[in-house]
Amino acid sequence: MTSQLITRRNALIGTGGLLLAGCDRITASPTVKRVLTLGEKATMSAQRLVTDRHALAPEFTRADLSPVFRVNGTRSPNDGGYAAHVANGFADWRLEVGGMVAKPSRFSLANLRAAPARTQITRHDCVEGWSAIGEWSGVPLGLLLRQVGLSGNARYIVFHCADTLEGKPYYESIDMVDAFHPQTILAHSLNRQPLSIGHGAPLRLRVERQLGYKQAKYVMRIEAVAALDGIAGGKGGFWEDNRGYQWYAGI
Ligand SMILES: Nc1nc2c(c(=O)[nH]1)N[C@H]1C(S)=C(S)[C@@H](COP(=O)(O)O)O[C@H]1N2
Ligand SMILES: [Mo]
Repeated sequence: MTSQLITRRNALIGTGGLLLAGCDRITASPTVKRVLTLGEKATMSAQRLVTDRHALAPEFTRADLSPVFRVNGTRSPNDGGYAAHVANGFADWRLEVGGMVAKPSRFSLANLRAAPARTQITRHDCVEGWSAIGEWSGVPLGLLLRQVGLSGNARYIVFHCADTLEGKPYYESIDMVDAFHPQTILAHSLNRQPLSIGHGAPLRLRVERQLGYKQAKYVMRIEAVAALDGIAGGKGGFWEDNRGYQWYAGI
């Protein structure tokens, strides 16, 4: 059974309301509460840490769009039936959402496209020394997590991708502050066109406060977990496991 994500038609509240609800959930999390309490007591730095994590990444205008948005890393996955999905236009593709959620769900691309979308023009910064400005549209991750009933004990969201590098599955993970950040979206469009294969069709993560390698392309499955040590090399992502990259790649 394919679940129906809230659509524009059946939405009771607009994106603003849902995003606000997302913020409430962050403030309710035990970790954030603890840090906020610390901040109240004494440490300006703890307070600043929380404030900074919630701040928005700069947004740009259409005049700033890069004429070419480079493709980096995997250009077209060879794995896991991806070619078959391309061949039929992702009609049978489903985003699986599971782990620590009340309602494990599968969403079609049509449903994700019909859901309330956020559009943002942001700069992507790759550690290899290039940047590009693009206009991304997609479903706020917080909205989707609220819909599937994320457990209060979940601490990380893991993104499992279709591709492998060096024979290892590409994956990434973020914490709940980023998961519910208003600019964290599951993007289905770049520059008002459906995502190309090079840029991660049919769905990729945009987590705008972090570097390029966190922007998982070809997202097939999302998993809510309490800890990262049980997954692959245990450090929360392909580059973290295999190259010693920082898990939190804040910009
Ligand atoms: N699944 C997957 N996601 C990925 C990668 C990859 O190889 N596979 N490369 C990462 C890196 S290092 C960068 S800079 C960006 C590149 O995104 P782009 O190809 O849309 O420019 O995707 C990131 N996400
Ligand atoms: Mo990158």
